Amino acid sequence: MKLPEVKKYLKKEKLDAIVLFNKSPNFNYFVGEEFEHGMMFLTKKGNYLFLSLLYSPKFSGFKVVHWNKFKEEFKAFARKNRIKRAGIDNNNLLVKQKSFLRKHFELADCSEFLTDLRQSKTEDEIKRIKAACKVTDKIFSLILKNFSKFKTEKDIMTFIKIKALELADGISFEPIVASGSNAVVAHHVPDAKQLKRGFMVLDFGVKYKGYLSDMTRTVYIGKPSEKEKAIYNKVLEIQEACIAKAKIGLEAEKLYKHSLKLFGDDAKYFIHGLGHGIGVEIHEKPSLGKSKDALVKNDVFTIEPGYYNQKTGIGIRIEDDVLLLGKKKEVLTKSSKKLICVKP
Ligand SMILES: [Mn+2]
Repeated sequence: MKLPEVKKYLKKEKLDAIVLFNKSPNFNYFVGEEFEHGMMFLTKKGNYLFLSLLYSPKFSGFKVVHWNKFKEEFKAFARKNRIKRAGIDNNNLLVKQKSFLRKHFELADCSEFLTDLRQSKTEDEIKRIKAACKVTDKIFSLILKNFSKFKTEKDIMTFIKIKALELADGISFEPIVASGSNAVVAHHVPDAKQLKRGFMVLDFGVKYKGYLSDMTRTVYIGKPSEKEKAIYNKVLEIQEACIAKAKIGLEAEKLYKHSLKLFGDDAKYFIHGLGHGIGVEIHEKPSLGKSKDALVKNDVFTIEPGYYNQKTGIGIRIEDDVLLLGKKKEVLTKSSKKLICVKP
């Protein structure tokens, strides 16, 4: 994806190549599929995957170069393609990988270019994220439909994982299922105890063709008090107000600060950022917290205010994935946000 932009960048920065190691999320990004093996070279003339004989993938726009004796053939490859100045992804590089590259090339960090490149999504990327969101909505509806079968948070987590594999390419991160007072821990790990009464936070997403979704809904097990309903509706109103305020060019931090203002005295219970970009990674640019990032066209990010009160044991979070088109925007996760109460 966006390989022509890379060529322009190489020219501008006088680089011979961008060199990426496996495990860099940019691997998936550029080949357009889930693949994280070997090394990737993006040069002005062509794009290469430098691989052991164990792999022989076919990606359009990429040539596979197999090595048998790594050291010799790596040197020969670099010489043949005249790679002297190489751009690296400093954010996704092991110390030993960097010191290896340093022995062979003059290095320049291009991690910022790569993060920026991925912020605005292409049509194809948007399609994939939308598909991931659709499956996420489906799984949420299936959780509600099957609720009487679940005894523990772990039961629900397992259900999410199975459905994510059946309906998509698996989960996008370890699902959070937090019932009762567990919900005050924003990143609670699901346990095998009886589900507790009260609010229950369900935060999960799936992967579809390398692209991720991330949604949170908070339901209530039992019957909420008027006070509890009021807190829930406050979080919901803030979430919707922040979605409404999001627009191209707006500084992400301003939106975050706006949410704090709306929380008022309750801002002390909102302990994380307002949201984050999603794409091939679950957290990418922009960061809707303390950051210098601005919202751009075709940005996809989450809006997820939360309320975590240790004293009362109440935890609530509501999260949607939002696509910023020109003047319009689209909320990609469409599950109902009205407070849903389920039987204990
Ligand atoms: Mn999130």
